[in-house]
Amino acid sequence: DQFFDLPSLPMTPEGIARSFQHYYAYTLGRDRDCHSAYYPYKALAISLRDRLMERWKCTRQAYDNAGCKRAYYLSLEFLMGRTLSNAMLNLGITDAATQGLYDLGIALEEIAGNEPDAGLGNGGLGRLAACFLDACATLQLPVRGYGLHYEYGMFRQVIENGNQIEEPDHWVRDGNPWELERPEFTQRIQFGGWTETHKDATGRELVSWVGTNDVLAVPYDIPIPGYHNNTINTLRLWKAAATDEFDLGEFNSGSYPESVARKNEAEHITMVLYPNDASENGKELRLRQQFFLASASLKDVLRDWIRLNGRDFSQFAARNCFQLNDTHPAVSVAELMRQLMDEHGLEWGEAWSITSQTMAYTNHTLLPEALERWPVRLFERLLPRILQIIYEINARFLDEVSTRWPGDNDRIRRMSLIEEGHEPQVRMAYLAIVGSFSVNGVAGLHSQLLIEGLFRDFYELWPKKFNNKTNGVTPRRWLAMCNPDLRELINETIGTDWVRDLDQLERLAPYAEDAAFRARWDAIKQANKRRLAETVEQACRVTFPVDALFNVQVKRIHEYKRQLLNVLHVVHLYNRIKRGDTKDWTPRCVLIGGKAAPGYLMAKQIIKLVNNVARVINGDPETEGLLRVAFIPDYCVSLMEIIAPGTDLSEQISTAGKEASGTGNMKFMMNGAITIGTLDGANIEIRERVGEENFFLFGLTAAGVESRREHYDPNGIIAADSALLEVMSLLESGHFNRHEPGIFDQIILSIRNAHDPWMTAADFRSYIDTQALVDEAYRDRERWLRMSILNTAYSGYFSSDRTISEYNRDIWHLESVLPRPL
Ligand code: DL6
Repeated sequence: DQFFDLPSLPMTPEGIARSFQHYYAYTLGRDRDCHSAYYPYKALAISLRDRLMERWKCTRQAYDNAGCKRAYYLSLEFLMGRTLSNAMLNLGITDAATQGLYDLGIALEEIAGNEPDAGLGNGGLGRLAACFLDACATLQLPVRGYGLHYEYGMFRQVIENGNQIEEPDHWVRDGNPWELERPEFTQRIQFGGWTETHKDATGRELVSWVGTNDVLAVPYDIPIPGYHNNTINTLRLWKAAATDEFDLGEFNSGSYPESVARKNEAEHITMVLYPNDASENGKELRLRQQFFLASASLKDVLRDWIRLNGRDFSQFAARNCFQLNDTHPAVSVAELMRQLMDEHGLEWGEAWSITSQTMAYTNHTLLPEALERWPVRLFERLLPRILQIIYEINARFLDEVSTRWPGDNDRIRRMSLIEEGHEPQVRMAYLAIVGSFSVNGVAGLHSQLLIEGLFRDFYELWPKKFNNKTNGVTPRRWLAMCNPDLRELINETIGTDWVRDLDQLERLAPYAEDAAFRARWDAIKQANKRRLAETVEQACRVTFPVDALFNVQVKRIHEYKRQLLNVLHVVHLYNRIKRGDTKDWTPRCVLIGGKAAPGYLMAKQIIKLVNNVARVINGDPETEGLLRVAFIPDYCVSLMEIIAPGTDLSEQISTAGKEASGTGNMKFMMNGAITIGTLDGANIEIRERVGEENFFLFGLTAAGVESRREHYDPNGIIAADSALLEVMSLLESGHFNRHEPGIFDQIILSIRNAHDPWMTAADFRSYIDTQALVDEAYRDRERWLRMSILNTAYSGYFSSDRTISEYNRDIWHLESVLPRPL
């Protein structure tokens, strides 16, 4: 005990400065000749990590001692972004660290920007996971994240001649000071091989999975600090490593190169994040990743259970819960069954009772192309034992269906976990539903559409399983950290409790009527716009004047998100300028950003179109002072931290019924941007909270979209609307691709296609009319500021603390555990 009895580390400016100097000079070995700003960042990161470390251990001990129920968030993606500023904020040492470094002649802002983003996710789904971890730690809930330690995260997007180029993101190249390798908890994961059946002494049939090619899963732990509460939870990321056998047999038998190649193959599993946000990729490596995560995480939890409780699993379900982040980790259902039966000797019935009471599944999309299916043949080869278990789950499940609906063979075919056909497939969403006690969507409309459509049969069978959990984002990163001036104004106005209890922001609402308060709000927004304008200038070489309306759409590029509709509006504004229709003009700066999946050609063409339109418009002297357009490359978490505070108007313009929730919409709202949006995803709830007069609504409803589909006639719409006709004519004339003939043909055809699933033309008129209302509102400065204040004031509901409290109330049922004070 004496050995572990260390004095607490000082949280003072002097204490932090001393640690910093020590790490800079001794651990990193740098001196005054080193001019790289990376090392000061790293020295500070290690100094903070030390201060997290002691709290981290206390939290672990508190959880063990409490013997409490725990939950595990299983996700192939955690889009963490940077850690440094967030860790300082949550530890409450931003001021001390700033002062400590200042005393050494170093400006904190200058070194914080040297941290690479941990981009281990594609977009909303991965960032949601990161916000959830922050909320769980802040609410002091014993929740651990499990994910993969990709060597390469989300690709870096470079724009060349208007086109997206992908560059690898080797984010851990210089090491990651925030992670702690825990080789002592390494797990062994099986792939391939075959199964053998035998009987034990009692005559019970046992199955062994043998002849496998095993891969090691080595855990790397990342600390997740709660806000001002000494709780530090854990995100455990698994990295693949070859087993020792690679070094022995084959190395010595002369096939050295082949053996090294096989070793590499094992390590490939966690080499790269798949960069597709909304389409399945059907690649074997992806299924390997999924099983690798599931198997390693479940083994880890069972190992921990046995450490604390022995081999009695009777209370396991009462004390553990796994939340599946989409279907990506859904193979966990079958893998938990396998581990409980084949490795821990439970009978099917006991194992099923445990599995189906511990798994909970969150769906994040209605898009059919994102619904994962895996060929049975691939499962057979890669995970033969898992396939057997899935068949057995299916057989028992279909018995239940046919007992409930005797003779309804069509229903049985529809609901089967196996989709029959020329290449039979395992339907992962159905596996997740059958194996879980809870199934939720991520916004009210989305959850409703799930039970009316995609999962209707399952809802009819088990209505109680289905529920909604509207997404949220963490107010620590997405307001307190990214918008420090606004944070200070809010603190001064309503106190500081809002950071942990975001509903308190409502107390700002009366200040919307206070002219002096509005002036301060305005000054902060202008300063944030200046910062954003500098970023745009640097990244795009486009000048955004700060008195213009900053109109932003940043998110993955996808047809359903309709960046194209935004571009049509921009071209419409350009047409108006060209024809001199600029009376009462509101100057606008339109910023678009986001990555396209590398194989998604249409999305890549949309990026090219944005860039070409921007080049023509910005280069036309007549647009000076009226309109600017830019595509910001490499949209990522740290960029959003600059973009959200500097935005006036947030574009949330997906085809109704297609965006499950959206979370960017919430970050913008929190930072006082006003939304122009369709009745889709969480937009609906945003509008309900802030009031219809503080939200710019346009477009068809989800039901309207569906009923309109049958007689959709985009060419008729275009012909009848002179503004749209003019926009289409300019696009079709090749005005934006003078030297690149035909490159936008596909885009133009898609708008004119009667089967355009995204119905861009249908919403154009309503969109541009609403944009005209935006222009008018923006010209009334005081009105706009009122709306802006009210958007922040009513954003409390969209805190991930609220979302996580609901997950906990309805699904996890965990108690908060307080670590002992330091
Ligand atoms: O729930 C987080 C986020 C939602 O806000 C977005 O609306 C939704 O598109 C996104 N879904 C995905 C789906 N990927 N898969 N599968 O990223 O989830």
